[in-house]
Formats: sequence, structure tokens, C-alpha cells
Amino acid sequence: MTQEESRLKEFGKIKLYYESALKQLQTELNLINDEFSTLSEIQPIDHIKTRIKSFSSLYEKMNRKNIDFTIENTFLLCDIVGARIVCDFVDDIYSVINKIKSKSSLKIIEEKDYIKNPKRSGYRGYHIIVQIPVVINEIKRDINCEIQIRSTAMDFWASSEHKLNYKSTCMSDKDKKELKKLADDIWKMDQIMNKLSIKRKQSNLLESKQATDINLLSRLFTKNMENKVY
Ligand code: 0O2
Repeated sequence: MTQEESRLKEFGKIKLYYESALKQLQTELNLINDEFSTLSEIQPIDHIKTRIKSFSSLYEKMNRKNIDFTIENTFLLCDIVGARIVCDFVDDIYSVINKIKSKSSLKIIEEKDYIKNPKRSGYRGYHIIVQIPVVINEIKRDINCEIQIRSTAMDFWASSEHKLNYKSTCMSDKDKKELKKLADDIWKMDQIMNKLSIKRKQSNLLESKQATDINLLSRLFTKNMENKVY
């Protein structure tokens, strides 16, 4: 076996750790979504996507961070296993964060709030790094996984910007400024949408209280009528 072949085999072995961590992360996040759907008044999650970082993206990131491309060093990265949770409104993002924090199965090792402190590019989103233990052939490794939580609007901007600029070096400063301005405009829109969603939730609460009152009255009324018919 050539040195290159045995290196690829080693990478295959290590991939098992990442794949197993991804499965555990998917289960945890789907459970969070199910908990909201069945036990809560709010449905904050629009969709969840998960992925294992592609080999080329891994190579590019280690190069960018001046990390030698070895198997052991891949464990230094926190986002080989990643999940993205997209929520409709900004407040929903924080409901999801609180739920993640309430899970003892997800050990949080780092949080980055790029919503309160956006990146220079204009990027917004909340990142949580969690550690998931994986045992393969009796060897345990704690695998770092990155959960990105964004609003639909932030996600739209980040996905487009990722294609247009994020990893390229040829965008002019003027165009970068334009992208940054769009991110700020989108943030203004997000805030207005959030305000409207709070209003909507309040009026839903009122409606459901009125519905409960009407139900109660109707039950009392029927009971009274029943009492009169004997
Ligand atoms: P990919 O292809 O999305 O996986 P850094 O040293 O700042 O580059 P770090 O410290 O590992 O990265 O993490 P950070 O800053 O929390 O950002 C990691 C991920 O957030 C990136 O992963 C992107 O997915 C996303 N991100 C961060 N900044 C931007 C940005 O300006 N634009 C867009 N579109 N996405 C961003 P990767 O591995 O760099 O890329």
C-alpha cells in the first residue's frame, strides 16, 4: 500500500467518527423540533439542514488557518460536522438556543453571537459548538459539531454571499460594501418582521383566551339547560 493509499484509509476510518456524530446530532435536533411541534405553542423552526464538510472545503479551511493537513489536526476544526437551523423570526432563534442549552446530551463548548456582533462582511447568525462523544473500536473521541442558527432572511443573505464573495478574493471593495449594506437592510427587515410576529402571538393568545371563554360559557349554558330539562 502506498503512503497516499494508507493516508486515505486513515481518513476513511476517521470519517466514521464524524458520520456517527452527525447521526447523533440529527437525532437531538429532530427531537428538539418534535418537542416544539407537540408540546409548545410556538413552532420556531422552519427547517434543519445537516452536512459533513466536503474534503475540498476541509482542505481549504485548514490551509486558510495554516494547520497542517493531518488526520489528528482535523479534530482541531469545530465544523466538520455541521447543522443549520433556520427560523422564521429573530425571537425564534433565541427560543431554539434556549432549548439547545437545556439539553444535557449536548455539551456546549463555545457560542458566537454574530447577531448582536455581526461579522465585518455583514454576516449574521448564532453559532453554537457542541461536543458529542463517539466510541468506535473502544476508542472514544469527543467530536466538535457546529450548529448555526439563522433567520430565513439571514440565511438568504449568507447563502447568496457565500456564492458571490465568501471564499473568493476578487470582489471589489465597492461590491463588498453593497453586500454589507444589503445585510444591514435585511437586518432592519428582520427586526420589523419580529415585531409583527410578537404582535401576532399576542393577538393569538387573546383569540385563544376568548375561544376558551366562549367554550366555557357554552359548556355552562348547556349544563344549565340540561338542569332545566327533567
Ligand atoms: P463553509 O463553506 O460555510 O463551511 P473563521 O476563522 O472566522 O473563518 P471559524 O472561527 O471556524 O471561522 O468560525 P466562524 O467565524 O464561526 O464561521 C464559521 C462558518 O460561519 C463559516 O464556515 C461559514 O459557514 C459561516 N460564515 C462565517 N462568516 C461568514 C461570512 O462572512 N459569510 C458567509 N456567507 N458565511 C460566513 P466555513 O468553514 O468558513 O465555510
